[in-house]
Amino acid sequence: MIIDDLAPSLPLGGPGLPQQRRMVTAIPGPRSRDLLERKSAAVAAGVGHTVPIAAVAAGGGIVMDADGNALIDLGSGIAVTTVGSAHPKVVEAIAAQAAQFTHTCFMISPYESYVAVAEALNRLTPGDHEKKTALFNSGAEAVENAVKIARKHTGRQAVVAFDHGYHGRTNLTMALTAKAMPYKSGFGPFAPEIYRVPGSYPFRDGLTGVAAAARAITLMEKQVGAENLAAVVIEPIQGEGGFIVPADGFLPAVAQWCRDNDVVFIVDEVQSGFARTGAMFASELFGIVPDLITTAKGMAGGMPLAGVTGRAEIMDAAHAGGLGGTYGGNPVACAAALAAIDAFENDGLIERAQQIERLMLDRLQELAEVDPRVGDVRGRGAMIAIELADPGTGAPDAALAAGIARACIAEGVIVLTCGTYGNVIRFLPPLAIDDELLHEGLDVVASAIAAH
Ligand code: PLZ
Repeated sequence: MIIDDLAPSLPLGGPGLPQQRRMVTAIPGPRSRDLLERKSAAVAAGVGHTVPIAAVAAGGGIVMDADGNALIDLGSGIAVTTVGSAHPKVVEAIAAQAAQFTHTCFMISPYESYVAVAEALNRLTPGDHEKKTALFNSGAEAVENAVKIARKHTGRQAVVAFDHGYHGRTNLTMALTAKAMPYKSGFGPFAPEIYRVPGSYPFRDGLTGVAAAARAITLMEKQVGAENLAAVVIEPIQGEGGFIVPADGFLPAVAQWCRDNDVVFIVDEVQSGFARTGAMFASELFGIVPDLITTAKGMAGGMPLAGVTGRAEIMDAAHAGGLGGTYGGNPVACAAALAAIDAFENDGLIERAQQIERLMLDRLQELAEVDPRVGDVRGRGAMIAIELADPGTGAPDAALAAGIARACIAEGVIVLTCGTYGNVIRFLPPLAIDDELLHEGLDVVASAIAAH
């Protein structure tokens, strides 16, 4: 009961948590090690972890462990705590709603907060057409429901996803996800009528956006047939696949082709949405308007909540009772989302993401100039990455990425890797982080690269 032993001395999370990196033990410290031993005895081996600590508090740009180590957070729990962990407005909204009621099931007795989140999503997502929303629990569930809706609307079955795409771990979303290990291997058979085409990966394909779109469109026309295609599902900036920013013109050309062929254009903004990229939605950066957009992660300040929002006539295609789930749009999660959305709209978080972009890109470009193994520096807002590759051949260097990430974590800086080839280090700081911590985190990253 290591956490109970600690309870009287546990710090509160949120912005009050001292914003300083502090290492008092090696990672993992003894208390964390105890928890990790219990984890491996009690939790299924398939549920891995990258940072070997027992987390007890988080806030601003810090995650604190049971041993008293304070780590700089450049991961936000995979782009979730964008407003910060334990944001005061979010905590207050959760407590107030929990005291009121925790659940009625929206499909049994509807409540206002769900409707208010739907109204906010309809208002905030790109495009000024009439929109409707349905809420779910996870990003995968949102993507899966977007596909259901698109199929019902079009009466077609085929769905196109992209190389390096990631959309979740359920059966349908595994089929949409590109990477076999660790997401798919051994878990088939996968859902039928999913087709994969190449996207735009400027660092590796060297194609203009228009040429990359033409390549994808030819495959869709020749190998799938527009008349069979219900939807195209795409991340505007690919997340797990390597923070790949498509070349200019790629996304608008694919969107236009979908429009011309009555194919539902589904943009998966589960990772890129809600101020993460320096715009409320990454779609805005590329001038695209999704027919359906999926959201989750940052929307509810750490609570599980996801949405599908889109053109009213498409969203209304499913018959009454065709969409839903026991917990979808849970009232506590909706209250948290309304508080987080208030912060996104009123606390300057979009501008903060833009400042973080400049700071991080400057620092990382400096690193790339002196170290040719840093082959590419890319991203938008607080969704930035470096791709590590052999300077001569361009071969992906996953071992280098893993070594650097391990060294950062040992020094108390949480970084995550990603990419189909595992050779990308991504940075997803909470927007609540201060510049000093961000610089210190990047200093540690720079030393780790230099030492490898
Ligand atoms: N779509 C674009 O990024 C989740 C997954 C990490 P869920 N990404 C992090 C892991 O190893 O499971 C994600 C995403 C995009 C969909 C999802 C799925 O969202 O809330 O994890 O289901």
